[in-house]
Amino acid sequence: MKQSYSPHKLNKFILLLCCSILFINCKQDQKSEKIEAATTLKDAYKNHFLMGTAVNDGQITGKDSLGVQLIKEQFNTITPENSMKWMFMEPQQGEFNFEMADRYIDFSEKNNLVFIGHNLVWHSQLAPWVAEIDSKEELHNSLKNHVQTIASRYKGKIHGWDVVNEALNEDGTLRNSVFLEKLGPEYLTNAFKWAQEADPNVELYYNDYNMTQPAKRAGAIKLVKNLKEQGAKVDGIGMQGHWSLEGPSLQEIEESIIAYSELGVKVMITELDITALPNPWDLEGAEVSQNFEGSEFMNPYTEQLPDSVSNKLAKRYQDIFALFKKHQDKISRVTFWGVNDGQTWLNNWPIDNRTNYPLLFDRQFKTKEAYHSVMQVAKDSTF
Ligand code: 9MR
Repeated sequence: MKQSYSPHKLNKFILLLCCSILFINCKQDQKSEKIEAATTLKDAYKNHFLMGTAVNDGQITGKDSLGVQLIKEQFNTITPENSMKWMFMEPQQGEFNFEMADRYIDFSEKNNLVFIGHNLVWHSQLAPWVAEIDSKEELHNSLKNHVQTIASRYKGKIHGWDVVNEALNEDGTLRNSVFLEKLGPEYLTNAFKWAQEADPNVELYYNDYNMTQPAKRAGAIKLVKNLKEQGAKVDGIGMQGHWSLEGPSLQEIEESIIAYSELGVKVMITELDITALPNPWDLEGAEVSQNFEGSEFMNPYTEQLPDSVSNKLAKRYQDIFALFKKHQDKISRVTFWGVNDGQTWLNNWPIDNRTNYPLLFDRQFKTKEAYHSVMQVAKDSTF
């Protein structure tokens, strides 16, 4: 039978159509309002990756109340900047000091922050007694005890551990630490296995700097493959982002994210900060033993960062976050190394007492131009 359209039916159809269009528009408005309304880093990036910061004792004890306020508002994951390193956790052989570490964990629980343990095994900030051990067996047992005691104490409270930190040289070979020298490369597999035994569900990471440089990247890939072949569980790779305005290139960063993710592990950008000061030696990374004489020329922005450099920093952050957003399926977390410019380790490395500007919040805890460019990337669908 031929269908006829009565004016009544047509009106009803038009009415329905208008309602649907209104409904869709209204939904879209709500959506964009929601995106617009994201006023913090953690909200802006909540569908992409965790947003974190390193925290220090002043924040955990509440002395730095403005810092605490920013941590709670802006971030959903924290990493202790120093207090869980070997020299603080086990200052004397077999004598552990859990007081501060416990407070860090309490702080994260109270404020619903994902906690990243940093770190179990590192050649630096090591208690002096470790280097004095002569016997291989004693060092093996001490390392095992250190890893297991700490990992089991915080079992279920820590989301992921930087199990091994900075075990590679720049050419990708294994760094000649006290552990490598006396225990051989097995110390690496053992550390991961001991951590897993102590806390089977915690994520386990390898964390290092200059992970974008081809030789070191190849070394890290080889290391993680070896660890896995030897039966260790490795859940993620931490690429420390101690970067500068010039380097590493976006291409190097991107190639590295892809290469690490192809190992079947999560990629994390850890320790992110971008130095804004002159770096005539082209130093990259975070080799803390590097230290140089200061001069006025090397510390040019003692009062404030000039607009031209602030713009460069904001653009660099924008480019880098656009890349992170592009690879959000591979990246599980981005953690800044400190809350504000007044607190960054980069005021003292590689030259003491400089005024650096590597983070998103200034010395008055105010958002910087770089903060707004990072937020813009999250909001803007063209990135
Ligand atoms: O930020 C940390 C700084 O306060 C310490 O003095 C320094 C000592 O080695 O360690 C800094 O953090 C390092 C991190 O633990 C591992 N990667 C390099 C970081 C910057 O040196």
